[in-house]
Amino acid sequence: MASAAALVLVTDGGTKDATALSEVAVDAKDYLFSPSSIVARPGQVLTLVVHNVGTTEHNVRQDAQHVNADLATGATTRVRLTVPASGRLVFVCEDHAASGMAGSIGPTGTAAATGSPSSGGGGYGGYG
Ligand SMILES: [Cu+2]
Repeated sequence: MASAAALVLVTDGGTKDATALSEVAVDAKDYLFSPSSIVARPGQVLTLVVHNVGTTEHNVRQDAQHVNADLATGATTRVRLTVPASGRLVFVCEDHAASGMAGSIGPTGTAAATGSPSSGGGGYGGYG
């Protein structure tokens, strides 16, 4: 079964504003991506530098953009993704997507059910 799930559960690993960046560091943990919500502009090209800080193998997969990289414990991989013209781009760890190990990239206000909106908050707050 190689077809992508229609519904992707995302475990909240925090938010990172990458609108002014070309690279963003992402930790692959047991079992979530941190940050799991990356803010970026439509059409923006972003390199995710994904470091496996967990105790098991992880993976970064985005079928539409032909990304599928395995990550041994302690390993780092770089994957280049282009933010779509509309909506958010969802990526997963193919090993643990069913556990919510996924993330999304895109503008704010179009979140694909990623955690709770920061109503009453004062900006992004800086995770970590
Ligand atoms: Cu994983």
